[in-house]
Amino acid sequence: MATIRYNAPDYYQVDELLTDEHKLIRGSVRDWVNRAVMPEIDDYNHRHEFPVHVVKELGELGAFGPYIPEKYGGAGLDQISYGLIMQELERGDSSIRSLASVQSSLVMYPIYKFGTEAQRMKYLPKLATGEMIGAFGLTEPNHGSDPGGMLSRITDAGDHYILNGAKMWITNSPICHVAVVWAKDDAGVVRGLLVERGMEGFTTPETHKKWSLRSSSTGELVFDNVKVPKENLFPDIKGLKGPLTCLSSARYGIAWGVIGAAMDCYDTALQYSLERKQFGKPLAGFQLTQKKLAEIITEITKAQLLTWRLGVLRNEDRATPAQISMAKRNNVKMALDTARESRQILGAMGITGDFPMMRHMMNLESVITYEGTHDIHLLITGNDITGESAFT
Ligand code: TGC
Ligand code: FAD
Repeated sequence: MATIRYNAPDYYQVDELLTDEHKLIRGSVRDWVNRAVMPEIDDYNHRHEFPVHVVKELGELGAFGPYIPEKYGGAGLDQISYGLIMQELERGDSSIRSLASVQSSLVMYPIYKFGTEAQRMKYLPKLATGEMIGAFGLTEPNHGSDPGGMLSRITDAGDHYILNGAKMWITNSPICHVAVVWAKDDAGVVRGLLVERGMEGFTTPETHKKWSLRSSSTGELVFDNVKVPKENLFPDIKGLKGPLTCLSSARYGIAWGVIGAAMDCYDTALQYSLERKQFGKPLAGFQLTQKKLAEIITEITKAQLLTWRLGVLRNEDRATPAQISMAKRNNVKMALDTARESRQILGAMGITGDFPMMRHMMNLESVITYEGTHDIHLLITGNDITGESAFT
């Protein structure tokens, strides 16, 4: 196996803002990514295949629900630890971070926050170890950016609900054991419920031919008169606030995660530019290469500071959804631009799977779309600063 020579960029000594525990956690995830992800992730992408074995290993690493209390199988860590874990995983591949994001923020978090004690005890410990995989169903074929228009319905049928509808573009759907599903009740109010694989009428067809997140398993959730026991409903959370609260947690993780992809691209391009010679000197010696690298490291540094501050606010439970939107939007665009610019520094070599840029670039096209598109997050900021909604 080739030696991995990763020098994580830290131009403003942001590491000094981290505790020893933060650095220890980051180091163990980084080692795992070097060992378990880096050597084979390009092949999995080429094969359009989900690396099943990472699930248990991520569970052992504590990457599922790291901020969920230990009582429920989580690690009880703070939000900055969560961010650093996402950053290391996405340096490996956005698919691996996606798996962990969905499991942590979109499945374990709502069960912890909105679930009954019985639901928590039943699902959280198994989700934490990876014995169970979860999915989150909000998006529908005709309602993506506007989830409030969803058509999925639960009908009260005495001791159970009948669920009908379909969710599309769902990470982990083909491999999930349980799905957190959002649907409207008889009164037209959005409710959340837990749907288990094996329930009659519940199917999870896979989505094929993706050019992005090819190592992530994506599919639909189809509900055809599915009988869901009443105890599977989240009892108290009503309205879009439920799913959007989960999205705030996942978007926060993405804001950190994508910096990892950008750091990987930057470090690769810097090393390459120092070694590759043209016109008798290293590419790094040309002003136009330096412009690219200098701009990239500036943007990475700004993103690192933005997320660190957001992490502090989140630890104090003070981060607003709009602040999280700003960081998600800024950092994903930064990472996508970084992948494109750093790919250019490698010339033709940059388009091969021997280097990570094209893979990150293709992955980031999904990341800039899911969890709220780039433009939706801009409108959230616009709404926040003006008080005027431009959505409708
Ligand atoms: P709006 O009226 O603004 O809000 C409804 C209620 O929700 C509250 N709220 C939030 N709460 C917590 N966190 C947030 N981020 C929140 N945003 C809004 C809000 O205060 C209100 O509460 P209340 O008590 O007054 O009822 O709702 P709207 O219908 O106008 O929609 C606003 C909009 C467009 C911003 C929202 O719908 C949106 O964010 N759309 C984008 C959809 C989206 O992000 N979908 C993601 C699907 S999941 C996914 O992509 C997973 S990918 C995972 C992976 O693989 O990593
Ligand atoms: P649309 O909402 O149709 O938007 C299309 C375009 O129109 C976008 O550019 C958008 O910005 C723009 N637009 C829409 N409304 C406005 C407006 N008011 N003003 C200006 N422009 C607007 N969803 C889940 O629920 N769970 C998952 O696990 C999940 N995983 C995903 C995994 C992948 C790989 C992908 C690609 C998507 C996933 N999604 C998931 C779905 C994702 O959240 C949606 O794709 C996203 O919210 C956008 O919805 P849409 O694709 O329907 O686009």
